[in-house]
Amino acid sequence: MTTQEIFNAVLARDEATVIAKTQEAMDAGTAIETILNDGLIASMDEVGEQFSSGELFVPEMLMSARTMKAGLELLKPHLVEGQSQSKGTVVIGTVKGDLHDIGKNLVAMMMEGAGFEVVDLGVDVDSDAFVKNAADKNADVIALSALLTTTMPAMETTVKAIKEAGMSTKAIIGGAPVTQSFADEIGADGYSSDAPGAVRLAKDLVA
Ligand code: B1M
Repeated sequence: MTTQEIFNAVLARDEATVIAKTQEAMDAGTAIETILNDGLIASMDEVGEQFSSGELFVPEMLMSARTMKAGLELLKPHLVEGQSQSKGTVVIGTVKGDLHDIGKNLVAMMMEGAGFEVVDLGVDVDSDAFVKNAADKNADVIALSALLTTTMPAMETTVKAIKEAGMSTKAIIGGAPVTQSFADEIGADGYSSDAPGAVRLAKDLVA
């Protein structure tokens, strides 16, 4: 039950155990998706639940996130391997006001793994920076991430700025509070609930 041990170690903010157990699971041949979904991502959902119920506070949530990232780093080579020919360029970032980057990083890794060139603008990115970087890099896709209901309007501002700049670059959105109907409402070119889906979406849009 190594994935359960990874889950428990993230909750315990025990980075050494997360690294050891993630490596152990990989060595034992556990599927990367299983380690990722049942161990690392599931633990973050539990952290969120415990934060909501007042059992955890921001510093603990941050430490668990750091611990989870240490496990993610070990998986990264497996998520980004392969593909020598570029499928296109994706500019990605977490929108203005939002500092959550784990999901965005996962999307970036998987895009890279699928053969896209990825320009990661980081967190708290304003609409001008998305537009400028996408124009400079002649990007095919702009991928926006938001984890807060309060930063979802920044997605609308950014999608609007992309359209107003007359760019052909496709804008896709995702993140825990985001939905397909919100994407439709703000005129985004696509929505995905997870990283593999974001890759499929980008592939379809550049095809
Ligand atoms: Co924050 N936080 N947080 N937090 N945090 C949430 C999001 C929250 C749901 C927790 C809760 O209350 N249950 C809540 C938001 C409530 C809401 O708005 N509805 C919340 C809050 C309130 C806050 C603060 C306001 C707390 C405070 O200060 N009082 C604060 C805000 C800071 C800010 O951004 N301005 C804050 C701070 C933080 C930390 C810094 C401590 C830390 C982030 C560390 C970091 O990212 N470096 C943190 C964390 C860790 C979380 C939770 C626990 C975990 C998020 C995470 O990394 N999940 C989170 C609870 C939760 O989500 N269950 C929570 C794992 C990650 C893999 O999933 O990012 O959803 P996710 O990505 C998924 C999909 O969404 C999708 O793909 C990924 C999976 O394959 N996806 C995309 C993501 N981006 C995409 C883009 C795409 C496509 C798909 O493009 C096309």
